[in-house]
Amino acid sequence: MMDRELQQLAAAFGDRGASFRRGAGELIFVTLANALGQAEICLQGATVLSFVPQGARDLLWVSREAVYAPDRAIRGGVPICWPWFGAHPDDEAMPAHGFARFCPWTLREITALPSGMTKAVLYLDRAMVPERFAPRDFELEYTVTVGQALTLELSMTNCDVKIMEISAALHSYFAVGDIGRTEVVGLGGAEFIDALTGRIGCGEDPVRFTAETDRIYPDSAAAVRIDDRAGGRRIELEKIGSRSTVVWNPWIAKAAKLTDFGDDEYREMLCVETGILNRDTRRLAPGESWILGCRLSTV
Ligand code: TA6
Repeated sequence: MMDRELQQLAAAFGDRGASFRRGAGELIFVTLANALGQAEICLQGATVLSFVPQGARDLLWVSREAVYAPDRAIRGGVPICWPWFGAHPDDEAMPAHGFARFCPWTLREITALPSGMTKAVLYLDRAMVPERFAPRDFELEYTVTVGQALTLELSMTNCDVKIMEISAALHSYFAVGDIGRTEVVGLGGAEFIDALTGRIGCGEDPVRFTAETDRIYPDSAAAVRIDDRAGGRRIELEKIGSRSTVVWNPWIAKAAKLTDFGDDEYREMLCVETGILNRDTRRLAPGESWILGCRLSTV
């Protein structure tokens, strides 16, 4: 028996290749399915948790230890870090990576496109965010387009009367066969900041992984490719409205410290994140909008 909220969603959108379920943590999950691919989105945080192109394996990774609960970010998929990336610039009491990734978003639209792809639009604004996070007056519209590729576009609008400085990222967790046989191509020659040491380095091509890796590349607009050699595939990540990229693998010690992350799971995942951060942070004037996005595909 579907509960009332699910019934309303099914009545409004059910005939467009979308299905709805109440799952872990009593959260609502939306599945978008068509002949080209399938994706699952949790309304909490508008977190895309899965993307499976037709005939391929899931590009995204979610921890077996992920916690599904109100006010908690889900460990995996594509959490939305907004309106700040990392620690809050002024208030250490604020949650890391902002509040968008654990607030309940609403589903505004689902459209079955003539191309055979499916488009979903999700929405968050100040009225939907607990006051304790001191949200400014904003609107977020997140468009998820599912086909043979997955396109994510986060449109952010400053509805306030003052300039809004925003850092953000689509914090994509990718599934790989073995991090020790995974390489990232496309960041060669780009300066990076090592978030672990503060050291500035020059990106090498390919990036290989032999220890905890946490790098911000503040001037890297080009597409990036993940060569998942153990998994026998390549994942392409094209950037939209973004000149900065984050590459992160927690490795052994950090994985063991994270309560929602299996000790051995570092071997099967890699974050390559599309951001507007560091030198790429955006200053939005009142009424101004910006779209941060990415297009994920596998070859
Ligand atoms: O992806 C880069 C990063 O900022 C890392 O420093 C690490 O903290 C990661 O995000 C995960 O952050 P979270 O708050 O989700 O545990």
